[in-house]
Amino acid sequence: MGKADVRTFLRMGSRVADFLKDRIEQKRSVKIVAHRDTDGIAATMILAECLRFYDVPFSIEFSRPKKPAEIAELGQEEYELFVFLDQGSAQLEAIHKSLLAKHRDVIIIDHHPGEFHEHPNLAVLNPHSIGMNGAKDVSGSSAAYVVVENLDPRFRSLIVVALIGAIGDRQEFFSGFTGVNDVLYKRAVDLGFVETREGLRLVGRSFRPLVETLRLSIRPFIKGLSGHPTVCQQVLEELDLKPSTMLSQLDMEEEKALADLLVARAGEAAKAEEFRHTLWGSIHQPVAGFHLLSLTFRECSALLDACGSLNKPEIGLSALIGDRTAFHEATSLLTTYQEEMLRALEYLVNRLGSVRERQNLRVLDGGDGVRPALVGEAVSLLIESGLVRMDKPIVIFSKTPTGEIKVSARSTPALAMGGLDLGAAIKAAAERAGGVGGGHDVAAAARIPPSEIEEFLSLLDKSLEGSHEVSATD
Ligand SMILES: [Mn+2]
Repeated sequence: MGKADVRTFLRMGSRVADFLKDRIEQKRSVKIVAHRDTDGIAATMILAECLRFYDVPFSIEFSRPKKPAEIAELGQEEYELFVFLDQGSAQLEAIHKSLLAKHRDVIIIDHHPGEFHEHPNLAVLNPHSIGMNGAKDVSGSSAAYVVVENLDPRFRSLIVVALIGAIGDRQEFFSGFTGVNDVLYKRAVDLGFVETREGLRLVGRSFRPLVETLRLSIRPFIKGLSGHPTVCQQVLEELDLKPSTMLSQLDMEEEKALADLLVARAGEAAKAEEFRHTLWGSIHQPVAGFHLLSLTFRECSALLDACGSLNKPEIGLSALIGDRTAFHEATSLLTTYQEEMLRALEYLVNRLGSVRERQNLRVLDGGDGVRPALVGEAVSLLIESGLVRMDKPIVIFSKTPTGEIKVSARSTPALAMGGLDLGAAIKAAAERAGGVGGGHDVAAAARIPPSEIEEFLSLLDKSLEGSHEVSATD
């Protein structure tokens, strides 16, 4: 994505801001409908802070992307302006029918693909509407920030929250941010809101004893260490560190020594580039304008992710806004989430021996030991932990309680840049096999009737023909 595209996107953001400003001046009542994940929660905080400042009445609802029937229900509510955050683009038809046709105003701030028809009561900010890649260059939260920064300079400190949301959507790469996110990151540095340095990227630097930080490490998941408190304790003894020390109290030399020891413990997995970047790299820390100054962006993002996954997004939002009680609750949800994920990863790692190699993909039968909603994230974590080779895409299937097969598939940014659109390939193969599916170029999912799984895999394998050889070199 070029600089010109970023400028076009920022200009679109200021047009959406004008639309919002008119409604703010008229004190229209607002309903925020946000995606229930890190990015959606971060986007919500940005808009909520803005509306609160102008004394505009609003309410918030977090959800998965709404189905048409649910959007019809929204049409029964009294609000004058509906703002969709990190969702809405794929539901435009229902939004037209149930909201715009009923003389409601609608703003959609999103980065998912969809359709874009104009309407005088509709304002849309979406990178896809100008042909930009929403999967890597801009998140829902960075788009929300692009809107509010036009309204008043006091909202600039929310740029930190924009980047936390982008990190939640895995839009920070080995080499840093790209596109709109990169412009915002540089602005955050210039404005003095963020400081970046190198270090261990583990979660819990300043709010957990080191032995717990290691035990709960799922990103990366270190086989034989993560989930094993005695082993974690031994590692700390080897370095003469007290288990109760916090990671933030180590000096650089100690932190590096710990990293070396973790690399040694990880063995083969540590040879993967993914593992090394996941363990050690840039750490961004807010230094002004935000109350959670001791937390890294990645830690804030992990807290919100846990809250969203455990269906308590409102706890994440309250923690982000500054509620201390909510913050403590969020850290305990994080522990619960990490413990569940540790069990899921342990379970899947034990099945990795049965990965089936196909021409253009790998296939893992994920059994029924992992909650289907966790499988996709678990695969991403296995990749980041260097436990799955990524020269071709991987597909994991698992049984749902209703007997359907859920398919989670992952590719890498390098493969996607080589032209492999996993989402499109999954969608086509799923539909031909009597199921449904879709997603981004690097992450996709489908549901397939159990009898059709072999057919689905053959179709997918065939459609990926030739794609991985091209991209393996870049
Ligand atoms: Mn998002």
